Amino acid sequence: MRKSKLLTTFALCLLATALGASVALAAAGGSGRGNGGGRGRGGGGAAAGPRAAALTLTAPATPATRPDDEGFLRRWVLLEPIPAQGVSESAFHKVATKEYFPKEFSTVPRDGEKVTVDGTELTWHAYDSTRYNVNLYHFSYALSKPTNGVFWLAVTVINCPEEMKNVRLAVGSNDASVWWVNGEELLGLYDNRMDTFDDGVSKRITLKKGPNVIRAAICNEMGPSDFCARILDENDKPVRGITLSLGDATK
Ligand SMILES: [Ca+2]
Repeated sequence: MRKSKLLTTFALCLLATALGASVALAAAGGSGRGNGGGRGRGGGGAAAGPRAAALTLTAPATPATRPDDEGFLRRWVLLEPIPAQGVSESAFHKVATKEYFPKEFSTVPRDGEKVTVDGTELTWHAYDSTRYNVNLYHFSYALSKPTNGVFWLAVTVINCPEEMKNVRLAVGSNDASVWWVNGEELLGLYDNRMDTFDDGVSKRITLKKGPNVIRAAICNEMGPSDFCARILDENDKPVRGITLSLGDATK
């Protein structure tokens, strides 16, 4: 039952993503002609001018939220894209594990915080996704940022009421992704792939009582890009008895 519902949701998301891409192509084509041709086709390049807000992302309206009914973590702070070529393990693991700015792997960014990467100022944005997954194509497109040949950093904080043993991080991503929990690298997905829930599942870990930080780096070769994540308990059931509140880990 849950699985079929999820598959239906997944199919709808694919459809919505495809429709979003069509809209993007139409919009980019229109502005391209107006500007003398060719720029920003397919959302792959940065296009000028204001755009509508991301279709599936909203600013968090409450200090804390919970996983959805299937356990998916929908609140994340996302960094604007960094150029990156290659989604194979040999190419992307090196990119994902490099430090691009001070304390990248040890602090929880705040909404609106800025960092400088290779001379370019990038901003962190806190969002709740209206879907079980987080659509990075929507995120970048709404900001007139590139969507192809880039990677994004994503961070969230889950607060556990008690220590949780033998849980696992379960993720999916389009395309490649690398994942950390409390600073430990746990798993990676590589190559050009679809975002399928529980595509990658970590070893069993212990989440401590209080805040636990989940980090991800997600790379898109081209076209749609998104990711999803949830915590599975020792019986492989989604964990829902936790809250997400960005920033608590820094207290
Ligand atoms: Ca893709």
